[in-house]
Amino acid sequence: FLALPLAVTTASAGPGPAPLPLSISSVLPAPAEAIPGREGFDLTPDTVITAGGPAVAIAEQLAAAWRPATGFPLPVVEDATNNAIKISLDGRLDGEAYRLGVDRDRVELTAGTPAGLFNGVQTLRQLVPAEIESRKIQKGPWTIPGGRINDRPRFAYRGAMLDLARHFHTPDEVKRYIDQISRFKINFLHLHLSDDQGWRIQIDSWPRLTSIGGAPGTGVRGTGGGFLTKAEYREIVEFAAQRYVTIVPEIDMPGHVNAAQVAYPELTCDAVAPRPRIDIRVGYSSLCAGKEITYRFAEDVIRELAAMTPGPFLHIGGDEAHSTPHADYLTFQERVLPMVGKYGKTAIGWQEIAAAKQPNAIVQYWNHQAPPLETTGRVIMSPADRAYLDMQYDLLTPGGLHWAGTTEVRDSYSWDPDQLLSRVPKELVFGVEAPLWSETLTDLAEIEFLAFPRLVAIAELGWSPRSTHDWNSFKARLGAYGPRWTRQGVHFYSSPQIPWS
Ligand code: TNX
Repeated sequence: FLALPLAVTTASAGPGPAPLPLSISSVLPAPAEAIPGREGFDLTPDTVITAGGPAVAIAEQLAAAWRPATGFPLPVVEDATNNAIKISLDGRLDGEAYRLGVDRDRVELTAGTPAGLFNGVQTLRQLVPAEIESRKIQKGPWTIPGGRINDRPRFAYRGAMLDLARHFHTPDEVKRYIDQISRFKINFLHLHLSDDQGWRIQIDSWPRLTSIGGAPGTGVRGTGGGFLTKAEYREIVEFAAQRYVTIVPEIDMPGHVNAAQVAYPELTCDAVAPRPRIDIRVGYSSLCAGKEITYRFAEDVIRELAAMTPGPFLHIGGDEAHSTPHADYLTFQERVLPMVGKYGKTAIGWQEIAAAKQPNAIVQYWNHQAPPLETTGRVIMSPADRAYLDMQYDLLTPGGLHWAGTTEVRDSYSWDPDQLLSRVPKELVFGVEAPLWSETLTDLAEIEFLAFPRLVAIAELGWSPRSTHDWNSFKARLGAYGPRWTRQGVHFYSSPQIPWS
């Protein structure tokens, strides 16, 4: 991996440090290998994009991204020799890997799968000047720096999580978030769809979950409310799929179920309806492990959720079940985890499920204050003091909580996902995820402020080989990305640790 050149351009005037010139390695997350070349490629009014078969859809995405600011037609055609961006599948590459070559006459992007091509397109989009993010025609020039990139992910799972339960977020907000995270090669979005305050996904066999649990006022402090219909959920799944993001739905059980119990009091042990809750305490609600209706409920929800989810994973929560007796917790999980397999999915659960027998389940590590995690299955790393996007940057920044401490950008970047847990062999680390809990978040601007830029640190830990890990390089590339977010209208936190240009 080559560090960024240290020279600064004279082209930019005005206040603040002059931006670093774009080079082939000015990419977030850092590519596995980036080798600068001599001459770059200029996008011009005559540039064409060539693609065939399944590559056409990806080529069209690239053209659509570049047309507004360049004003160039950028037609997607079958073949061309010069002044072309060639996008094609190559059976010698696999999975999410891609190769990119840029010289004076052409740009060549190859990958073994459309997902790999999509990743390459995200890289390419960062290699043209930030003005490309504008919706109106800009002057250019549109030079892509010369060189070669050979890139592949370190971990298969690179996730983000959005909590729709504490405050509901609309399908449009979720889509906008997906669009943003997919630029950094995040490939899973976990949606936290139920909690004590609200229930956010239509389940036909238990309709009061949403008519009561998703009613207006079912958010923290009584603000918000709402839920996703199955049609809206499917639309989100489809929107995400076009960006090679897979949705992982979560229904949290056996704790965090107050909203379900308000709607169906028979889901409590004494069948007495609890009061609706709009505060942010945790650990007081529990399904009743001794009642059969509990398992009918769990199975109905899992069956319907599996049927509307094409992705391979269902998350069944399992965290902070402080009011479930331990033996009941194990009984519950050992009956419910296999239901996920019965409907063709692999279960993911928060780290507490590691106490149960759960042969194929994936454990999501979150609480750095808990005893060392021991498990024989795969692990997703979300240490709260590093990866939780809802931790405040410092005690003065708005939004978020600080129960796991404050987390500046450098804290989110400075750890190694497969070295953190001494008792988990590194082969079992499936990837990383950056959860964003919504106790304090009502709108997209608040979401963006906490997510960006820290989500990019987690994305780089998930994608880039450890050999590229370098805070100085990361902060320079991040600083250069700021103008893109500004043009996109993303409300990011301009951390004082980063040299924003
Ligand atoms: C802990 S982390 C929780 C959530 C809260 C979050 C707030 C986890 C699995 N459970 O219920 O929203 O802290 O940071």
